[in-house]
Amino acid sequence: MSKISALSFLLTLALGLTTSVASGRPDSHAPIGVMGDHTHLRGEWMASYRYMTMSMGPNYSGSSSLTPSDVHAGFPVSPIGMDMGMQMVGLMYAPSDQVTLMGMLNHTEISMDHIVRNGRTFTTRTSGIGDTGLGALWSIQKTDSHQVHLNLGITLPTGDLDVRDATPMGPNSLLPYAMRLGSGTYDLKPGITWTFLGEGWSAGAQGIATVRLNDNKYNYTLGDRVDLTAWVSYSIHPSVSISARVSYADWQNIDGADTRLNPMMVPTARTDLRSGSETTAHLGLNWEIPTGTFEGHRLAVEYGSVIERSLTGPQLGTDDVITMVWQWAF
Ligand SMILES: [Cu+2]
Repeated sequence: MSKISALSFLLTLALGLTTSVASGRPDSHAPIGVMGDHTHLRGEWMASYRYMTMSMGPNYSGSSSLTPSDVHAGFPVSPIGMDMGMQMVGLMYAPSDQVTLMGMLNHTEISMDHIVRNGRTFTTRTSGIGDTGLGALWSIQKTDSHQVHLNLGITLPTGDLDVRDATPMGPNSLLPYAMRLGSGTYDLKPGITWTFLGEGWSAGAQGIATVRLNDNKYNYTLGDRVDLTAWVSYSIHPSVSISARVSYADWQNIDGADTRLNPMMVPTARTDLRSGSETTAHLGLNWEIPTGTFEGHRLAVEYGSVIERSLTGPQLGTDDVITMVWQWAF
């Protein structure tokens, strides 16, 4: 290759990358199930509303599914399935090009179906404000095509631990760990995110740990957790991108115990039947509204299905997760 053609090749490449990054791109944000994936420029704000549903069931031990009668061999009550719906409002603000601040409030609804040895079924429900998230994204490398930033997050214990509902044990029974709206502890969430913007496609990866900093007021601590994910997105239209993503989560057992619960009754009251790992495959769609009244608005959806799991059981396994988000940058 001659010097001139090498130079013009580099110039075209540089221009191509600059244009692709400078213009609004639907895939400049990760698939919507990834949080803390993008930073903002100095002075920018972004508001978001997120709705996430998760359905769980059946029970597993290791990677094998269990029937309720398998669970009844060890416990009078077996959970059958659980549904969770979470609404979250978030705000992002960048005081500088290097630092983006984030705040998140959520409202969570949980319902769990159970079957007793005698065949009777019952459902417990809880809802309310969950743990509040605060965070900062610290950009440590930024070029036209690559960005690496640190995720520095903390959650505040605003979610209720004293959740109660009617069970065969009584009309106002204390509900076990999985039905509770928060961890009760200050949780540190350190992580790192890498994103790449190519010509017509993008990719990224993120790792986040959840480290519980103290014992909660009922003398237990939820297990620490690691979340890893990687994705690719393709632009199928100037304002629409589709994505494929894989995520892996690994979490530990509960340390200590809420002694008000009876661990003989139901597996969800056992602190040593909590740990596990799951791998989930996700498909997503991002739509960035390019012009007009709703310029700067984005709508995105992602569906994830668990493809591999290993749970200390009996424990309910996650089946699928749906995330829908509206974002407005201003
Ligand atoms: Cu944002």
